[in-house]
Amino acid sequence: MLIKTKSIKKYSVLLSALMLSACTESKPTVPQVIESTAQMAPVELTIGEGFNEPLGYYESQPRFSWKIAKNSDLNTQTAYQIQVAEQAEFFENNELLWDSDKVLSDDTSWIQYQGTPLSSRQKVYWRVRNWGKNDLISDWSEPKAFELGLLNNNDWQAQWIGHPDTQLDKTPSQALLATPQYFRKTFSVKKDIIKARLYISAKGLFKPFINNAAVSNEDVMTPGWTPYAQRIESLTYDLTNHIKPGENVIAASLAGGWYAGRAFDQHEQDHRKPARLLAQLEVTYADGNTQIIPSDTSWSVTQNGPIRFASIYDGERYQQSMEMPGWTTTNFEDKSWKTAIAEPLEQNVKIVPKRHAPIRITEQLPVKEIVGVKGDVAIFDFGQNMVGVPKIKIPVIAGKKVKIRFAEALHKGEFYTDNYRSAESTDYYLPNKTGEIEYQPTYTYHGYRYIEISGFDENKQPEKSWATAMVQHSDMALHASFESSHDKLNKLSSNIVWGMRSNFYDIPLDCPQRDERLGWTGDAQVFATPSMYMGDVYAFWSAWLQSVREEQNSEGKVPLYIPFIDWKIKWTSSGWGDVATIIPWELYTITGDKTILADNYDMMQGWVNYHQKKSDKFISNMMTFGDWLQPYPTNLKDGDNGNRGNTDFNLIGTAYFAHSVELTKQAAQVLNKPQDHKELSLLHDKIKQAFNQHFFDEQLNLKQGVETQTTYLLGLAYNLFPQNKRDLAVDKLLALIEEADSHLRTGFLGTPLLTQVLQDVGRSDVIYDLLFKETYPSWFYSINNGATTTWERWNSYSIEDGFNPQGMNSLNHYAYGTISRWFYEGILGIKPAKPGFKEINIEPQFGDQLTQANGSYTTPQGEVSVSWNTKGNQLVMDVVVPKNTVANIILPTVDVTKLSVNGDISTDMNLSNIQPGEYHIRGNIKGNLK
Ligand code: RAM
Repeated sequence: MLIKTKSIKKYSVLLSALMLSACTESKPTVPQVIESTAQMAPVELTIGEGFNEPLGYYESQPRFSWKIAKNSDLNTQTAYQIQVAEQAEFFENNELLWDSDKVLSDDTSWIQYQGTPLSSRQKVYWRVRNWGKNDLISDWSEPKAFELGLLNNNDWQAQWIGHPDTQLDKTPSQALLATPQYFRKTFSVKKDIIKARLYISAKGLFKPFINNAAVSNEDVMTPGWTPYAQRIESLTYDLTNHIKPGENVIAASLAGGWYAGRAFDQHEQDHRKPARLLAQLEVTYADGNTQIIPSDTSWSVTQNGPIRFASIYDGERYQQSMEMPGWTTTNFEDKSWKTAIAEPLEQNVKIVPKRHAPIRITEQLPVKEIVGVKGDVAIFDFGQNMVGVPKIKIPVIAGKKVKIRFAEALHKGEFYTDNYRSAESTDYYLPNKTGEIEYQPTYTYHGYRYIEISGFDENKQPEKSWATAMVQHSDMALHASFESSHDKLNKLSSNIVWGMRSNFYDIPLDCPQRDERLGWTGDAQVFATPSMYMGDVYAFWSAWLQSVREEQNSEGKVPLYIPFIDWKIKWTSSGWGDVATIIPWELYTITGDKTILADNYDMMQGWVNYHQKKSDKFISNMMTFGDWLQPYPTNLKDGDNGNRGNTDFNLIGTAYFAHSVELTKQAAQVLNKPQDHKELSLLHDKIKQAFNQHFFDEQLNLKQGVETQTTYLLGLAYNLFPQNKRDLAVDKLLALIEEADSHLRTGFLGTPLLTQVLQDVGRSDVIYDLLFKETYPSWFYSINNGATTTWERWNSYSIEDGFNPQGMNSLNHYAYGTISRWFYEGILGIKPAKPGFKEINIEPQFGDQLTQANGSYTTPQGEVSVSWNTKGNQLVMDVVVPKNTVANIILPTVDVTKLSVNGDISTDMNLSNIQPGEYHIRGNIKGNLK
């Protein structure tokens, strides 16, 4: 059914007698009649988790989302219609693949395509229009296109190719396995082409070239890291403009990367598998025919290229004499190259399109300072701890090896690498010509702020231009916008964003520098929501959750880090494996996308079952890392390094058991599974009861063990204490904080709960006290000691004493960066009152330590922004409520009798359920903010 509309329509609309109206300083209490043009078409059309016209898309039944334009007359949508067609022109003739027809709904996001599932390579266009008040209809949006990648293994004619010497039955040496391979294949084009696509993947890491040019100058470390035994991602590139009539050459280099290299301290198993390349170039001619150039035995391969060794932890070794000038051009002599061997695709390893943006070079940082030069050794400071590789341009002498080392901090002025543990993290360049070289490693990455270059031509004076830091991370739009009147708080906010950028390296890493760099689940569990406030990372997290699902075993166990590499720790931990329930639920809360719950529901249930298996009479005995790295651990027994803190392990396990059950129960409700909901409710009640009986006496004292801040935080955050004992629990918590001289005593698990609990119980003043502490343990302590990212321990480093002698001192761990969530949900007060921010609570927490704060968050409906200033106890606050939402502004610390909104003063000002628009709020703060 098609509804005909004129593109411009005049109409009149009655403004409701709502107390608060958007934007204007007018008096909206008097109903007015205004003239308006027709609604504007929807804007910002995206598919899936926010992709704009993607190429090589992964879903055959995509989800559609759009926004109401900021300056549209439409405030709230009442209905929508989506159409999908093979060509943009087909819309006019109503030749459609799918037409949703008019659907009465205020949803503007995550609407699933209901037509015949789309197939590999298919390109389609879609458009949307919507209706608002008085059934006014908008124009159709501009059509947007997207194109699918290769969805199935049988789309590939290509085979895995490799160097014959690396075949496992030839028991290749470690050296051979660690040496990158280079491939090339020439082909000729005789007809006009209209389209060319390269589909490419690797067991390892690839870098493709076409006719003497890199296919991408930004993408690095592709295809990324998934559970390779089950799923490997492919990328799609548009080569239409790169292929010329006559001879062409497609080429690629290949290294082992995460697929083949070491994990943890597995030296002996280093580079245990041969890397393989999979590539399929498809050229479509103007006559409609397609030529496929698949990777197979017609490709040539060599291991005699310039990169002699490549390892994620250890670095790269480059030999100039082995360069192969012109190897990606047609007129290169490759007679000495070998014929590639080809292996078929395994049926049980799915090759599927990459479902989130690859790692890219997103920024280049210049050297800030040359810290010291001694002979042919120079130390360069980029002023920022970060991740990637350097590009160096230095004078060298033939035969004299150049070495590049990396460090996160200097130890009393000396270059310090101990905290990298066994990761060599060193790149080498062996020149065979005297002169200037330019080099940027391809198949490794480093976490660093400083580099030390040695072996350059010491007759030359080092210059800042010798090095540039190429910052790499999973590509994401960053929208962290929090700012305040306090410099250190702003610095902390910047450090947290850098911590996120550093560790979002295709998967969420614990740290990016030492011999670890793994997808630790506990760290991810606490940081997912904070990261959503700072970047467009929904796709990043939902992609990783697929890996978590794949790594969950049949008992429901979720390994400690994902993707999993078998190492000596085989157990899992409470608070870590709970990633399986926590992230799906929290992503749903923020996005409102039920797909994330539907996709992960079985995993959530599986994890609850595993908890059940690991408990006795509802008390957990699951292993745990505890409240990891809690400061000042007490009661240490011999050999205990105290890393797991003092909070009772079974108490932690039982609290997470309850929390996981609660979240799965809520998911059951959203997904309309009443039976599951009922069973999980009963289970939750039982765990709650056991939790109280087993661990606490009547006065909420622990029956045994050490009472910690985290003990009470867990009970309060996860609502485990009886209602009539909550106040008592709060008192216990506050007393423990006071006892610690208003310092936190929390580790990875407890820290994020501090803000949630204290704000809930109306004690944001205590959060402000903790947040503004300058002494250990606190966030500002790291800033006072020069931090430019967040650290693993509260005291990993100090300017005076250097690195913490306990070891394990990453200076780039995002776990304590969870405080950033409170910048948005607390200081600015922006919180989803309904999933996906359809209803928004704006409840800013004013504090004596701050006079001003501002920031915004882009909800699925649009941007909500808050800015406040409380100088002299006068409140000046501006709020923008996005289209298609309602907001509740909650200001308990403001004297309502002195409040004005958009110029109106009223004694019965109602700030709930307010409509989209701009609000200028003025008022008096009641008394002291404390
Ligand atoms: C460390 C990791 C990680 C933490 C685990 C328990 O080695 O760095 O941050 O979650 O151990």
